[in-house]
Amino acid sequence: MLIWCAYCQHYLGEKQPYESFEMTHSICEKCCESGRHKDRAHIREIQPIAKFHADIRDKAVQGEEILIEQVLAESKRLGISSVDMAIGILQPVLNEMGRLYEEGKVTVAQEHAFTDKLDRMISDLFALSPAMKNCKEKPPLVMLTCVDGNYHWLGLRLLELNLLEENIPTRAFIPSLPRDEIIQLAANLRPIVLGLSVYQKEQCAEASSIRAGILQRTAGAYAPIMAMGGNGAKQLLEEKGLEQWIENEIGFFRQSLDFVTYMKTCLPLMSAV
Ligand code: B12
Ligand SMILES: [Zn+2]
Repeated sequence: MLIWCAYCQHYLGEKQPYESFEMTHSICEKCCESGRHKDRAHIREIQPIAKFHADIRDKAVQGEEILIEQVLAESKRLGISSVDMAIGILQPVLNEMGRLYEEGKVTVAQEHAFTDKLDRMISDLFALSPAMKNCKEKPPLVMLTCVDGNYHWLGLRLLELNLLEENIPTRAFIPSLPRDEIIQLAANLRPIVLGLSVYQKEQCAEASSIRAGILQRTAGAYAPIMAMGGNGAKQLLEEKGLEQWIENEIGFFRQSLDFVTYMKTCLPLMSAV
């Protein structure tokens, strides 16, 4: 299920059951701290957002034309931020399309057309703000890429934008890089965290292997903290019955928001080392 704050209309992430793309409401930390929840007059129903989400989904499923400008104008009117629009509305529609495709309810062509539309919408949503552009040009604290042969890079794009918006210098290399180039680039850029996107569970093994490759290349002088995400990481976490799993400098994350929270909490500590 998708959780939104009913007070400020901010996307708060997913919760079980993940197969459901229904919306439910909660309250975010900021609204809680400000005591807004004590005054029920501040509650704004999330129904308009749920309807907006359902309309996009229905159009995608029925193969109807989705007009990017119209969708973006409506999201602005509803007061939805760019990041929330991308990960709270567009990401679930894409995932649902994937599920419907598996069930034979939408065609490959429809799924591809929506993926393409989404890619363009993300670019329009994030026509880089000067602050984000400035942040992207700084030496990266986070380097992101997909493991060799993984062409599921939309998620990584969303994650990069999410991190840049939080003012965390990030550089994503998409669609993917060969293993040796990942090692070489990381050894040169020396980010605190190297994030890899994997679409198969078996690809999770790349985390320790690439980390070992970097250690070897830098003669033991440097190795990043590894972060793993994407469908392969989700599969691993599901098997373990965990929401996230961090052990021996390698973390596995379900959603971009979990990783952003991790970075915001740990970055001051990591930078001090
Ligand atoms: C869209 C899609 C595609 C698109 C990808 C477009 C693109 N450029 O990204 C295309 C059409 C190219 C594609 C191709 C294939 N796909 Co596909 N695809 C999907 C689909 C429907 C959605 C994935 C997606 O983009 N979700 C939305 C994004 C935003 O979510 P996300 O990727 O999970 O990313 C979020 C988080 O995971 C996280 N995250 C992602 N990366 C990282 C990294 C780090 C470090 C961190 C911290 C977090 C993080 O942040 C993101 C934002 O919140 C899924 C099904 C599904 N419902 O998941 C199948 C799916 C992933 N695909 C699958 C398959 C099998 C394929 C193909 C082999 C199909 C084929 N027969 O050709 C090819 C493989 C291509 C390849 N070699 O990579 C399978 C994988 C199953 C498996 N374990 O093998 C899935 C699960 C569908 C299925 N059930 O069969 N696919
Ligand atoms: Zn709120």
